[in-house]
Amino acid sequence: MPKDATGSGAADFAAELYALGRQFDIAGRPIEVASVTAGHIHDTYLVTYADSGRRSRYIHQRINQHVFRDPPRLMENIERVVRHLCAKLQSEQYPDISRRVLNLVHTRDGRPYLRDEEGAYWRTWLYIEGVRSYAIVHSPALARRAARAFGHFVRLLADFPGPRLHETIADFHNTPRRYERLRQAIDADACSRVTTAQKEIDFAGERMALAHTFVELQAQGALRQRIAHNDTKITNVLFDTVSDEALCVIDLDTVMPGLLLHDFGDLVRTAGSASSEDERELERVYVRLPVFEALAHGYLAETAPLFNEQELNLLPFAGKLVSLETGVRFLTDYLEGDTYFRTAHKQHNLERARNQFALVRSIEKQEPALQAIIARLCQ
Ligand code: GN1
Ligand code: MG
Repeated sequence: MPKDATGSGAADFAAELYALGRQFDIAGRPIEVASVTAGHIHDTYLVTYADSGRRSRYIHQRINQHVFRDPPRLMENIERVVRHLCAKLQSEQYPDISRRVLNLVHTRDGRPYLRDEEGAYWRTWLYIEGVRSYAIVHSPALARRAARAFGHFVRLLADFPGPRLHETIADFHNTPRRYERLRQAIDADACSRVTTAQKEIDFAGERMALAHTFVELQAQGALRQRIAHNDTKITNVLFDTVSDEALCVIDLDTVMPGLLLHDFGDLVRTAGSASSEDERELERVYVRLPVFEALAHGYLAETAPLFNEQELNLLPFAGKLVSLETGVRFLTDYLEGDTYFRTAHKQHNLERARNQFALVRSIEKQEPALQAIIARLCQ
């Protein structure tokens, strides 16, 4: 299967993708394909199907096996999660459930994924029409709705029945492990990039002690593990284009046991920031207090009973820790030669690391104010 939907092989690619698409339970014939480049991990294509004059769109996705080593287990998780969410939304009598939860399309022989002749795993989603996402949150009201949607998502999963979901990526939010990996990348210096990244390496090194905070508190039993989304970046919630309601949480690959603090922290990192992850003008990269307040307000509206007092006090710190961890991951990938995150140019991961570290700095400067917001909200 060619790897690209653009350039000279585009026609061949479309033909092969269409052949693959026909093996899924979709009515009609494929007529158009577009590449979707929003995520950093999988290869994603939007395909339009025509069925006697009626058009419908589907997402075909090639699962990144370098990142997700065991796609069948990943898909087993996703099927269970989606089924649970649907049942809960039905019991809460929501309208339009097919726009509020991702619809996984099975193959014609009833499986949740397909394996192509090269061993790649493909899955298919029904595309939700009339939605959009935001890379930058432009108002506290939007932030509140987004955070509430992520909060609602984990509230619905709070009574998820056993057996335990598989860990789709080991040690995903284990910050000390992320630091170990950075150390190895520095020592190996496989791409001779350490010199150009020295300032960022120093920045991360000065904050290494923070990395242990959640791991240690968790070991002491102070933080409660729950089913978390684990990748709550703001682009992972879809808004209705007309009402701007936060309708559907997407990207279910890392839904597994974890900490809600990481989910909230990732929201602060992405929705709290005044700029996108790719912003290079670092004076534009900072956390906005009114947006932070809206995030906490929206998130806690759904999840307050799931937090203990110590966890609530750690909400500002969570934003700092997840920004630091994400910066460390970008930096590591830069040093290792950009093998994990999709990049557009050579410096991309280094720039992203700088952006994340600017956020860390901004949170450090505002920590008392952020703490005061949480104290006020929890009164
Ligand atoms: C990746 O899949 P995507 O693009 O939503 C990554 C997240 C990072 C994020 C940074 C499985 O998210 O952990 O926070 O990039 N996902 C995985 O933008 O590693
Ligand atoms: Mg993801």
